This record gives sequence, structure tokens and C-alpha cells, in this order.
Amino acid sequence: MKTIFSGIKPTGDLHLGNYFGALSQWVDLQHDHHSIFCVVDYHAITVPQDKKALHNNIIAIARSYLAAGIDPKKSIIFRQSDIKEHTELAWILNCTSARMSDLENMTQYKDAASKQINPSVGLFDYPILMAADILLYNTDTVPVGHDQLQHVELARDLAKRFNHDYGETFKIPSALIRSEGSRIMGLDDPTKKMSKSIGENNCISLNDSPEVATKKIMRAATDSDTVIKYDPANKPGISNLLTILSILENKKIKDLEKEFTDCGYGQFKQRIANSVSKFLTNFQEKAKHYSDEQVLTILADGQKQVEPLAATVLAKVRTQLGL
Ligand code: AQP
Repeated sequence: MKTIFSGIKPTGDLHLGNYFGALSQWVDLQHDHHSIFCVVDYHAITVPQDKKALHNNIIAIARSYLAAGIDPKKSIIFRQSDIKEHTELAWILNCTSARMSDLENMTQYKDAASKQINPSVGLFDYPILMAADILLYNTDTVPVGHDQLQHVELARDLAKRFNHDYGETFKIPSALIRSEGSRIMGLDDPTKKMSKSIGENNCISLNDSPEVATKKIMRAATDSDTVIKYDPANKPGISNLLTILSILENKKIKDLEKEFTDCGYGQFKQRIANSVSKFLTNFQEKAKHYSDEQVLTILADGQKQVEPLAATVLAKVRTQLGL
């Protein structure tokens, strides 16, 4: 059985982009894969975090995995900082296979660093830690949104370089990106991807009430035209809303365009608001079933399951290096 590995940073409430780009894929793949899903808390601290909020976010993200349909009987859910091998392997890759030029070329770093006055070394080095996360579990496939493609490609390159220089050690992973929903755009600025940390009108959080989500959708940036047509270059707002509706209602964009031929933007947005509200109500209902204690027990159980896997790969790496 092939292994999939993926994770999400506990930097705030998950949004529809995280759900469509990552989580919903994980749920489908878990049935026929050895599935490992991580709450990547060491990635969260690459930018400043409030101590209490971080602790709560770790539990909230794991709860979202469960509410989305990750089944702890089929999949492993654990917290990155519980497994010391992640940072240990990241250091080893820093020294052996990674090059400054690899990281200087990362678009996400440039974007994230531009928002910080004096960015941390960790923010720069983040993709190496992500490579370690992936390589520690002999991962075949990494289901992610489009923004993470460059990072998964770096993990592949590092694995190949290490294998070349020190002998066959790592499995070479590849990214799995959904054809639709891998890049959901911000509601207030549909030229940039939806993100947890941009601001509340940018994203629909999975914890938004239907009323709040409806307000955000009704205010979403569109254009001065009146036609409901998929054209990301000229109509990014409408195209993004069409993508969201098509995934939620499992309908083809072409069919939705036909259905809304004679409708105004207001009516179109109202329909999206209704579909999103239904989705959120259902998701939040499921999330209520998991207490903090239950979530922490599932994370502790996950830790026990991945500990030997990570230790085996790291031991092999150390042997190859003569450590
Ligand atoms: N807008 C998006 N559309 C589709 N997929 C997305 N993902 C993120 N945004 C979108 C995917 O969600 C997974 C988890 O991402 P993450 O939280 O670990 O990091 P991120 O990509 O930096 O997500 P955010 O929301 O933008 O977080 P902040 O604002 O804290 O940086 C990944 O698979 C990602 O591709």
C-alpha cells in the first residue's frame, strides 16, 4: 500500500481553501493508502505566535481533520513537535543536501518574508523542515494545494541528492494536486490565494457561522460586468466563486454558467452563500463530537504509531553519514 503524508500549520482557523486543496483529498485517499496526517506546529512558529492561541489552534486543527472525515482507525493523526526526528532530519538536510540557492528561490518565502520586519531564519528554512516531514515516513505521495508544489519538488530534489551522495536512503515522493480547488482565491482579493492569516474578509473559515459566511460572500470582490462566466484572467472573482460552487454542489462549471445565464451577481452569490452555509453547518456539527481530551488522546496515539517509523528512517540516515 502506498504511503501519503501531509500536514497543515496551526496558524488559525482552517478555511475553504485548506479544505478543498488539502483536507478533502486526504479524506478520499485514506481508504486505499497508508495515511499519515500531521499538525505541523513547528512550521507555525516560523512567525510569531501567541502561546495560548497556538495551543488551542493545535487542538482545533486536529479536530478539523476529524470533522472533515479523517478516520483515526484508518489514518494516523499526530503533532509534529511530538516527534524529535523532524527537526533532527531537517538539520541533517540543511547541512548535507540543501543549498542557500534552493531556499532563495522559494516564492512562498519571498511572499511571507515581505510581511515581516525582520523574518526569522526558520521562515527561510521552512521548506527543509517540510522535506524532513515528508521523507521521514517513506512517503510516496503528498496531497497538497498548488502553493505547496514548489516545496514538495524541493523534497524530491533533496532526497535524490542525498541518495546520490550517501547511498540509497529516501523514497522519492511526489505531489498530488487536485484538478479543481487546488488554488482557492481570497474573497476580498481574488488575485491572491485564500490564506488564514491575511484578514477575516479574505477567507471563509470552517468555523464561520452561516450568517458571517453569507456576509463575506455577498461582499466578495467581483467586477463591473454582469456575466457569470469562468475567465480567471479577466474575471478572477466570479471564476473563484464558480469554482467554489462547482465543488460544493459537485457540478461542472460549464453547467453552472448555463444555469446562471440570466441571473445577476446578487442571485448568484446568494446561491453560493446557501451552499456554503449548508456545508459549514454540517462540518461544525461533526466538529462538536470531539472534546479536547478526545483530540489529545488521538494525537498521543498517533505519536506512538509514527515514533518507530521516524526512528527507523533517521537511524538509516545516521548510518549513511557515519554518525
Ligand atoms: N487557497 C488555497 N487553496 C487551496 N489549497 C490551499 N492550501 C492553503 N491555502 C489554499 C493548502 O492547505 C494546506 C495547508 O496549508 P498550511 O496552512 O500548512 O499552509 P499555507 O499554504 O501557508 O496555508 P495558509 O492558509 O495560507 O496559511 P497561512 O496564512 O498561515 O500562511 C496545504 O496543502 C496548502 O497547499
